[in-house]
Amino acid sequence: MEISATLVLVLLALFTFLQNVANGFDSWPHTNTINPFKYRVPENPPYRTSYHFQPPQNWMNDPNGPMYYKGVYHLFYQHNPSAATFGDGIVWGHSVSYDLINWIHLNNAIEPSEAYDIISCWSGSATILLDGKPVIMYTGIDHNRHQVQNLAMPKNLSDPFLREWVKHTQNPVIIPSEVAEVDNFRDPSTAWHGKDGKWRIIIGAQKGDQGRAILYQSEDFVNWKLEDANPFYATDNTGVCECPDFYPVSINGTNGVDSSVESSSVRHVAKVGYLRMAHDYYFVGKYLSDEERFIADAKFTGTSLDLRYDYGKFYASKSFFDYAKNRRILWGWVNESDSEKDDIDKGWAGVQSIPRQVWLDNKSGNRLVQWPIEEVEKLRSKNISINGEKLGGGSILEVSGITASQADIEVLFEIPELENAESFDLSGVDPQLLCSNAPRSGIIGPFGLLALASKDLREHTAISFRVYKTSNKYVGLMCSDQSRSSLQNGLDKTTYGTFFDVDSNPRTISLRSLIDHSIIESFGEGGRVCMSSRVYPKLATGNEAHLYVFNNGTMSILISKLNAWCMKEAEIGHVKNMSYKTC
Ligand code: DQQ
Repeated sequence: MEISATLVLVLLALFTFLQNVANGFDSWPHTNTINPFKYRVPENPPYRTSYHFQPPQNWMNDPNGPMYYKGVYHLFYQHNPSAATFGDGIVWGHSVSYDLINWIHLNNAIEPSEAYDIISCWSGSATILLDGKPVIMYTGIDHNRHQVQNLAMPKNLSDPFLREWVKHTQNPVIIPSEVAEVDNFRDPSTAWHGKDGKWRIIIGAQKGDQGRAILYQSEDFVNWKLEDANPFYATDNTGVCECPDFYPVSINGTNGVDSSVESSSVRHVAKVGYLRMAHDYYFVGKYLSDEERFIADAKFTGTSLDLRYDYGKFYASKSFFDYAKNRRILWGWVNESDSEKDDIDKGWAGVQSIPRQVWLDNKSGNRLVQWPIEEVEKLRSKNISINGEKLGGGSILEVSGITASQADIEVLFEIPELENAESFDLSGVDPQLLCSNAPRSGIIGPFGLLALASKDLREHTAISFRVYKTSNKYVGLMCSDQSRSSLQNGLDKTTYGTFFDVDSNPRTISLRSLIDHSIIESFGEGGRVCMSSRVYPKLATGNEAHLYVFNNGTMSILISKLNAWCMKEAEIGHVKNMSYKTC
């Protein structure tokens, strides 16, 4: 009798378990955690990333409201829960992490539900208020398709994951005024708190063809006043300005500071995204809080002289101050380079960059340095090193022994004969075009890495450097050439490029590349020049991917130091890509 009762209980438990498997465990106690098995992408193509953030499936674009709150990092993101393409019905996806690398997917934090956000819930930011409570301001696309700003607060502050968010009863708290077009008024920034006790935010906008960042002030975060000194930042002939960001950076060291810090030991950074160019530009300058003005060191020119976070794909970025580790962290959306049909077939689109620590380059004082957060190094596994190896003109060397489709590589090149660099007048030259059009062989360079390369080299992405001599200095050209990245047609294979100054002492150039199946994030010169690309090789996938160091210049260079690591897969709540062997 007792035995059969136990048997019934066991069978019941087994039945419940099997039912839960079928239902995706939605009835388990932690009901707000998305079960990745339920969202299995039918066929896991080789382009799904292994340590970059992606939702379980469907469309993702901008990172939203990143923050650290009581031991937990939060990432919200623009997400279409019902398709691998953009459309109406965009929600705020939500995931949490203890280390910014391994993530737990939660239910959507904010979804269209009210007249003021019924079409979509677009981008915005989180702010930690003076009493320590977080608040989100986001853009709602209302029933008239006007863009209005709304607030959302955590429902239960004792929930460590802040799973549920409630919308403020006074929404919308800001509606478009004469300073912005009703359908181009969006993406409120994180707020900063002025010495006068008022909160300030900027909102991206367009008026005529002018891209604007509009400043608002509030004493209580609910009632907002349009500042007289507007626009806070404006550029002509750019179209709409999206996802503006504004934050201080220390003039010394790599530590970050809270968004509200104003002192003689900080400078300020204004970042704007222009939809027309699909690039994020940043400006370092001086914030005159009394006059509510930002004086940028340089004006936007629309040329290659403008400073960008990344010279490849990286858009709608957002930074936050991580007070746990005193650093400022930057996230950016890295979109696909394949077609909409490819995305529908894959069942997903969009990845987030590896979070980057960002600080002011203390050497120049006028540009930023970005570097993958240190936590990513926890994924480093098997290591291959090359030290002090000469790479003669026209030579190539395989870095073998690691999974080259999932790797982290750091290399320091030494240029013994820097003075032999070819003289070149670079004025007015577009580096991106130069990367595509310069002869395949130069004097110093191109040298660098061939990533995601097939054995026969028919497929490869070249991340390379050349060095030129101008009248008064040495100038480097960093390129990421996707033109041979895949045998597949119909992909965006644009080549990216930018110039940077080369030191003659020491005469070295460094490169770090994070390779993750369909994304290559490259950091030149210790993170002073960054370039991200999306590629979809046909041959160079999984264990068939190779990694090479090459030198196509006529002068020899030296691999002073090279370290390559196979990267373990991060726990990002999605099904592991087991079609290849990892480290
Ligand atoms: N993406 C959001 C907008 C933002 C744009 C919509 C930038 O709020 O301006 O998904 O990529």
